[in-house]
Amino acid sequence: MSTDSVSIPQISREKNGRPAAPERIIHLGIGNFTRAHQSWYTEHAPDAAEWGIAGFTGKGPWMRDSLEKQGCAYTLITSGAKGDEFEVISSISSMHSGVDTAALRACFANPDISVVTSTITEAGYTRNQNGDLDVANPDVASDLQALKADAQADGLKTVPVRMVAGFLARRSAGAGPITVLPCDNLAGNGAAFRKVVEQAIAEVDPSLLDWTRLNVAWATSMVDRITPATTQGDIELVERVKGWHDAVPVRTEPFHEWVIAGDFPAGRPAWEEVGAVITDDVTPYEERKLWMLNGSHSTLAYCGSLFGYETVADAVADPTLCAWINEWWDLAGRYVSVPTEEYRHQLLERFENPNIRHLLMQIASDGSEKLPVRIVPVARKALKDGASIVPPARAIAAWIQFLTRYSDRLADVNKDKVVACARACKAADGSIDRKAVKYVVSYLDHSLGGSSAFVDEVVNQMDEVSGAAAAHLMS
Ligand code: CS2
Repeated sequence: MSTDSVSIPQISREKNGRPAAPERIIHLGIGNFTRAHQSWYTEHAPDAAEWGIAGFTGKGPWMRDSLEKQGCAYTLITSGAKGDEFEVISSISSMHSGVDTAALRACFANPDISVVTSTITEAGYTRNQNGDLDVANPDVASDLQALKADAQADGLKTVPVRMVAGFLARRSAGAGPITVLPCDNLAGNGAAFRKVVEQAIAEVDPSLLDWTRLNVAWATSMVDRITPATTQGDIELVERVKGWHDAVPVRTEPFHEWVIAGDFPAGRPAWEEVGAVITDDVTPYEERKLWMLNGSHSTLAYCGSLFGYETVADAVADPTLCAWINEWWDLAGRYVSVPTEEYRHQLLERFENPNIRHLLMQIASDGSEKLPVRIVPVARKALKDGASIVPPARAIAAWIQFLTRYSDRLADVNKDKVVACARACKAADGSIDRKAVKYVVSYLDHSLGGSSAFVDEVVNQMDEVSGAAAAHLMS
């Protein structure tokens, strides 16, 4: 907080925003991304006054506490290459802690609620390597047990089981149909979410499946807007320019995209009036975004960190790294069925945006969950049709080295496991242990681990990437 912030009034809904709209959407996982994306679309929709969001945090109560103090209104800073624009977003009507299952039940039981959206990250789906609900995950197991024993259990930790608690409450209340619309960076997020939630239902109360079949519509969406974590500089900028103190402003880029497929039997905001694309099939857009944007993001996050860079803009300005992501785009673009030429020019511009300080460390988190959806599908396609496997092997090689180099700062839901596996890849004398590399690759994807050509290329790229990084650091 800046030194004179005590004399600066706090942003508030009454003074700076608009009245809270009735709650008709539940959002699971309110973080910066949603506040720049879905909340922005809802704010700008022509029927915004009818659609309020009941927000639930991902984990702890921090975001709830911060937002509640300002009536859930906050400042969005849209930063283009030429400067910043400021606006107040008021579309979140209430905030709750993610673990407040009682509040979640009350929302699900409200017949006005028509849509449940989520940004819970890849890890929030609590899937095992087969894409099934990971019942061996201790949090999943204890949640299932708790809800089975007591339909009013509070403090549930995992989203699929929280959803079951919500549906049970909605069924009891006879509150009618509802659409689930995931907004996570996963291919087929609707089907993926449905699978784990239905598996959780089967464990807790299989009779609920009859109700969900009739009352729940599972939609799918592709979401895009680059949104870094808030910095102290953002807070001070808002104080200087707007004259109010906002503890949780969000900085984002001008670009935004939302492609949605699915039924909304109980309605939804007119998001398409403000640019959302409603379509029958999200797949081509999803693949373009996940492979081209997120795949190159992960490549930059691992390679760029090894080169000593901190942000996407700095990393992409490096000629070697820029050439590497162009190679990635050449390859990934072959497998995308919608145009990619203009898209990749745009991507480069977005990455170069000097007013977005997007930390590579932020993107590098949870690589064990991200690489299988961003890098592996392209690697498998390239292997199958004899195309170059260098770009995906490079990303995986850089990840392995990143895991050991940055184990102290790294955030990954599977950290202990993947760091131990990565450490085994390099012997004390610096030589690479091919067997250990094969194990790591198999951890990401069995079929890739079964390809000697691919494993050999990862081994080769471990040398190439560390050599290039060392040369760069010495220059
Ligand atoms: C990033 C994404 O952190 C990451 O993994 O690749 O958050 C990315 O910025 C968004 O998907 C952009 O829409």
